[in-house]
Amino acid sequence: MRIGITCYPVYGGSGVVATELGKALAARGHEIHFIANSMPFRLGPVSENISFHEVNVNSYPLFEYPPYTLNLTSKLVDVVRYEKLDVLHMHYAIPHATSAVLARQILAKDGIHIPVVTTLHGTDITIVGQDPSFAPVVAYSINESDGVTAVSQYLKEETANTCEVCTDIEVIPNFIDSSRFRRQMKDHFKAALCPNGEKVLVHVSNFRPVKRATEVVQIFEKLRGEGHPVKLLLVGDGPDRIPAEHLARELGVIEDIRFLGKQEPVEEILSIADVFLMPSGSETFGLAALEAMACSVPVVASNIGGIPELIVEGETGFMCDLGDVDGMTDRVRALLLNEDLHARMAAAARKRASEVFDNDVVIPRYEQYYQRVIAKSQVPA
Ligand code: GMT
Repeated sequence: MRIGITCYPVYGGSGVVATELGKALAARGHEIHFIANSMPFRLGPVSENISFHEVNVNSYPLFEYPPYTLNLTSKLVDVVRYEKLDVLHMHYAIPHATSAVLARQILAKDGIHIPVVTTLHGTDITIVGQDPSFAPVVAYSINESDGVTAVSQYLKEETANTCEVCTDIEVIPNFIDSSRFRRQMKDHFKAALCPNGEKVLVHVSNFRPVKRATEVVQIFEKLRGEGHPVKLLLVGDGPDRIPAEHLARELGVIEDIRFLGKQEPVEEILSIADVFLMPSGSETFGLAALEAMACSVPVVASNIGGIPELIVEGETGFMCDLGDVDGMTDRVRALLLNEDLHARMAAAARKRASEVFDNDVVIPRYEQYYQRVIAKSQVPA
């Protein structure tokens, strides 16, 4: 198939999923065209079956706010027309699905039919989709898509409950390349960061308030206060990084925390982790937790959103009520002190990630879904 993929290229889990999906589909022989305002950050060197089409944003003096949605629409029209695409796959409802629906209408005038698949990721529904200044456009763009997928059952239900959506939504979970995301020998790295053999807690996020990064620091401070030899690695950057740093200073634990900023490849850092922390206030799937699990790292997370579809409580990790810092500290302590428990959970986390969420299991579901949508939306001759 010839597939066009649009995503936010530099920020957030939806861009990561779209990029990894395109790479995996290309490896399976499909022709992939990324259409975005810059090169997706996880794309790497463009390979045989992958092309990148940059959306140029005009800065005409009248445009106080350059109309990116329309620039994207025009680019989609061109790429569908000249690259003879079979399907457009938009990640994140707005403006991507909106542009694709408009592009489809423009192309139909010339007798070109292009089905549009939209994947809902999270904040497009849980935040943006509920903002009255976007809600009608979000609902319209979803309803007008030829196919819609959501990354968890939770998100599917949330979409039905909170948006004026009247279309079927297919749940296709996020996925992982478990041959890349696996525990690697990183003894030198571990020795450099933990010269006295300390255990390692890791948190990876974009440090938006929803990630509750300051709770990670609180959990860490409680464990340090009890005298446990631990270090904390904070990976990523965003608005709550400075508050997290301030808190760490105030609590006197900054010396044992490394703020690593945005890092790739994250699997190398996860390879020295003992526990992954995700105390998020909202998480439709929790891709960062899946990456940790694939690297044999048990996850301690809040029991919200799509997390219970990923973590098997007490088997591959632990879940606590939102904001239950004491509860999460208890679970981390148990994992640090009980080697058998840790080994069992680490192995179970890896097993679940590689058996249930591996590329080889999930990517064919997208292929089958595209085929169904293309067949369903075929115009009779
Ligand atoms: O939170 C992010 O990193 C960005 C956000 C988004 O909407 O782009 O991510 C969402 O999509 C990811 C990929 O499907 C999911 O793994 C995240 O759980 C989800 N984030 C939230 O729901 C807050």
